[in-house]
Parts: sequence; C-alpha cells; structure tokens
Amino acid sequence: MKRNGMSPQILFVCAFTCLFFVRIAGAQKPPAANDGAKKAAPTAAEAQKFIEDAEKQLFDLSVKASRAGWVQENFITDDTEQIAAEAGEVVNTASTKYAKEAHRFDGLKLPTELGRKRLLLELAAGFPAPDDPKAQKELAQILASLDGDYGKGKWCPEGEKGKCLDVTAVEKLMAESRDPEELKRAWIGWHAIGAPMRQRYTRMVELGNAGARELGHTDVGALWRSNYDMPPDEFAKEEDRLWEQLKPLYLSLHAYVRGQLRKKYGSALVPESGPIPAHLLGNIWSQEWNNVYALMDSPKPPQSYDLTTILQERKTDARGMVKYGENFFVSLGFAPLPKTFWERSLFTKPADRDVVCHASAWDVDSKEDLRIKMCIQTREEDFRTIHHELGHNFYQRAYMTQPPLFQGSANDGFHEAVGDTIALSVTPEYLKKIELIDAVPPATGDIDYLLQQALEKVAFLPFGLLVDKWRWEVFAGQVKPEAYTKEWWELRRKYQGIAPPVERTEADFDPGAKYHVPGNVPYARYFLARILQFQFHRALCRQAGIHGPLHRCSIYGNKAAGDSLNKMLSLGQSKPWPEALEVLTGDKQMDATALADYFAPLKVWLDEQNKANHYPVGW
Ligand code: X8Z
Ligand code: ZN
Repeated sequence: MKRNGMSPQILFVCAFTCLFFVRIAGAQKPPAANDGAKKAAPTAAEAQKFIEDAEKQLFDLSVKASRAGWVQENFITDDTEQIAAEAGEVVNTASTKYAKEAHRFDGLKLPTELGRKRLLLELAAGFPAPDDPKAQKELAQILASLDGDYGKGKWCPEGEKGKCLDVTAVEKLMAESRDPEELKRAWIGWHAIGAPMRQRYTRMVELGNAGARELGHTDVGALWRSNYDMPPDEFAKEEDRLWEQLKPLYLSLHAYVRGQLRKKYGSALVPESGPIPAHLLGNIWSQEWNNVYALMDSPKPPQSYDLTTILQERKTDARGMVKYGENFFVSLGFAPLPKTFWERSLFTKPADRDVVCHASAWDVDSKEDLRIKMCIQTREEDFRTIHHELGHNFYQRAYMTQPPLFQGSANDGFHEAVGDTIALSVTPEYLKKIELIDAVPPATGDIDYLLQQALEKVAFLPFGLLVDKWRWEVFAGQVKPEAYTKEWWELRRKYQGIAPPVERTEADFDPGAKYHVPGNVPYARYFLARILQFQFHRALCRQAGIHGPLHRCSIYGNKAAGDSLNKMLSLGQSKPWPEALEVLTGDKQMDATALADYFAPLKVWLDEQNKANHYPVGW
C-alpha cells in the first residue's frame, strides 16, 4: 500500500518515502464520513463505525496512490507527475478530513485497540493540505514536482558537451575520485539542483502549515514529532539525549578522519582544528564516510578483503546481490519473497528514461505485492543498502495481517532499523560461511573492521539529527526563507563539523540537493534507526546464544533470533513503540549504549591515535 512501510497512516509509513502523500486518483471526493452525526454527542458505536469506514476508505485510496507513485517514480514524465499529483491530492485530502473529524471522538473512552486507531487516524495526514480545493491541488502539484525534479536532477559539467551525471554517477565520482578540484566541481554541480526548488519549497511549507494548524498542531514539524507516542517536545529532547551519549565517539572519529585527510590533501585544504570541507568525505552529502576508508592508515589485518572487488570479480549482478539479501532473511525462517517481487522490482537504472534512483521498498497492495526500486551498482555499499530495503519488505509482510491502520512500524525508526540490523550480521564470519571470502581476518583486524563500520554508522549520526532540526525550524517559522541555506550550513557546522567547499548564498538551496527534502520524507527516523539497530542486534545476538563481541556476531541461520524478530515485526504499529521494543529487547527505552559498546574498542584506539598524532578534537 505504500512505500517503505508506510502504514495506513498513510504517508508516514513509509520508511522512506513516505510521505507519499496520500494520493488518490482523479477528482473523486472522499466520502462525507459521519456528516449527519455532527451535532449529537458521539457514542462509542459511532466512533467505531467512523474509524472503520475511514480505515477502509484510506486503505483503498492509498493502494491507488501507491500505484500512481510507483509509475511516476519509474517513468518520470509530465503526465505521470500529473497522475501522481492527482492521486496524492485525493489521499491527502481524505486523510486530512478524517483526521479532523476523528477529533470529534476525542473525549470518548474507547477500547484500547479502537483508541489507538483513533490516534493513528488523527495523525494519518503526514503533510495535510488546508481545507480549500485550490490549495489542495496546488500542494499536490508542488509535492509531485519536487519529487520529480529531484529524480531528474543532473550535473552537466561545463565544457563537456552532452555529458551529464545523474545522482548515481555523482555518488560514484564522489566515492572514487581523489582529485579535490574535480570533487569540488561535482559538489557544486550537484548542489545546483536545489536552487530551482526554493520557491516551491517555501510555498509548500506555507500550505502544509496551514493544513497542520487546521488539525490543531502548531506546524508541520510538531505534527511529525507527534508520531512517537510522547508529546512532540519530549521527542525532540529524547533525540538530544541520545545524541549527547554518542557525541564523544563522534568527536573522536571526526578528529581522526580530519587528521588523516589533512595528511592526504594537505594543510591548505584541510584545517588543523576547523570543520572538514564537505567535498572530501567520499559522499555528496558528507553523511557517511565509508568511501574514504582507504585513506585511513588503520592497521590492515593479513586477511583483509574488499567486498566490492570480490563481487565485481565474480560478476555478481544486481539480482544476484538481492538474492544474497533474501537468503539471509530466509535463513532466519522468513518465507522467500514472492515471484512478483522479482518480476516487478527495479534493480538497475534504465538507460532510456528518468527514474527516482533513491532506493525504496514498496508494499503496493498490502497483500503480496512487495517490490524494491533501486539503481544497484556492484559494490559493498549497495550490498548493505539491499539488506536495508529488504528489511522494509519483510517488515511490511510481517504486519500485513494487521488491520490497515496498524500496518506500519512501531515508530518510523523501527522500519529503518530492521534491514540495517541484518546488515550488522554481515560479518567476515558470515561472508566466509556463504563463501564470499576464503578466510576470516584475525582478531587483530577488529579495529580495522570497526573503523569501517564507524565511518558508516557513527559518521552519520549528526547528519541524521540535523536534517529534521533544520526542517522543524523551517516549519516553525524560526528560520525564514531568506536564511534557509545559511541555517542549513550553521547546523551542518555545529553538529557535523563540516563546511561547504565554496561560499553558499541564498541564491542556493542546498537542502534541496538531498532527496528527503524535496521528497518530503521525515528524517529523524534514520537517526533513531542508527541507535535502534544496535539495540536490536545486541538483543538478537544474546537470544541466539552468541556472547562474544557484538561486531563479531552474526545471527545468520538462527531461527530463534528470527522468531524473536518476527514477533516484534508482526505487531506492526498496533502497540505504542516502547511495548514493541520490549518484546524484542526487554527494554522500553531507546538506548545508545548498544552502539557505544559495539564501538568501545575503537573509541579507545581513536583517542590513542589522536593523542599520538596531536590531532585536536572539535572545531
Ligand atoms: O533513504 C535511505 C534509504 C531508503 S529509506 C536508502 N537512507 C537514508 C539516506 O540515504 O539518506 C538510508 C540511510 C539514510
Ligand atoms: Zn529505508
């Protein structure tokens, strides 16, 4: 019914793209739910009828929207954009209307399950349109066009006639080039795709806020933060609490990486104690730094291996890579993916048309129609991302038997964490078991392995946190359009300790160059997922009876771990997330200690390195 785990909460369910707004086809109007009962004091029986009708209606509409969204993202044209906008408008209008009407039943004491459905229905509109058909149409057009523009985004280098790089090609260049001038050009080139989005983004914020206010929220950011079974302000504090626990680890990693990049690129480019230039971290958004691993002089163990080279040498194609991922889930006791998954998914970038290459997982009809859409390259990063995407699909299937309003993840961080949890079990021991490598590196290689992991997992944390800090400020009106880019870079500097390679102005709109901003996908979920996946991994390893270091643990083939995971997944969002978390881990709180424990030996090593090399910490 939607992508990435979106539940009937329509939009939000998706693990990622969710906000797919509720789109429904054509100009059909949602039914006037319960209009006749407006004046009388509502009864529990009315509430039940209203909620169940709304659930059914939204379910049908979101399947239609999902199909339209799939076609639009797989064949970006003016027509498919229009079709998706219309479908989006119908769902968004319907879910907003139901959300509003559901408040009539607020004071009523309802049975627990029905009460939870009422709450989810009230939050179902992830980006509500105001109650005005003109505004609804305008918002739907903006949403579809921003998403499409990102998908069509290209950098066409000056002087190289006819050559244009799409996001996949830009990412490859950023990962592989070590020429700082070329990296800078590509960085500037890609970020130029944001500027034309600025006006529409500004208008989108106005329209969404008007819709959110009609639903009783102060702004869209407050609505988004209401999805965590706690008051919105508490959620922001909860994120800060988790970040404070992990900041020392990030600072140690940042200091080490800056020192190493300075050695590579020289003191003119990389400051001793200031922020790291954003184009030198191997990623166009500087969000994960695994691509600069080769520049780090951590001790390489005797049997070190490079999964990218291995996969390329074996000529493993995209389908073959996905098969490895499926096989892992099957080893845990999950049923294989349906035949239609292999027929309908998009695994490689088509040569003849624009598609949204940003990876996503879809559950088109909430029955068996699971798919992924991804422009897979044969490399380790994509191997991991495949596990991420399949995590969405297996979650979607696990909760499919729940009523539509409960077909979603416990909170959106859970959806993002499942596949990553499995990818944490892609250890050298596992790779040896499935015969991708011949020998497991000895324990002396652990620091090297942990550093690779940290460049992906730890480096991401502040980025995961700041994207929505920026959006929350924008939605709340604390940051006005004339300071959009300035504030974006202030947060990037403050949390990540990075700086743009060239001066940025308000003629730019750099947030627009990151998929989730024009795609309107909330981002806090990825921050939570980084923390939750280590919590899940720790719990599953223990349940599998594996007690060694967490980074050496793989639950591959362990049915007890699979059962335990499935128990939590199959709850969907029928219970508040602390209860779902408890089912798997025994904890009711998100807890950064699992991540900190995993990396504890690396933290000691980084601090020693920073001291020995006189690398300053902070910026
Ligand atoms: O968007 C994604 C997934 C799809 S839900 C590929 N991720 C975030 C990103 O790419 O920015 C996964 C990690 C963070
Ligand atoms: Zn995801």
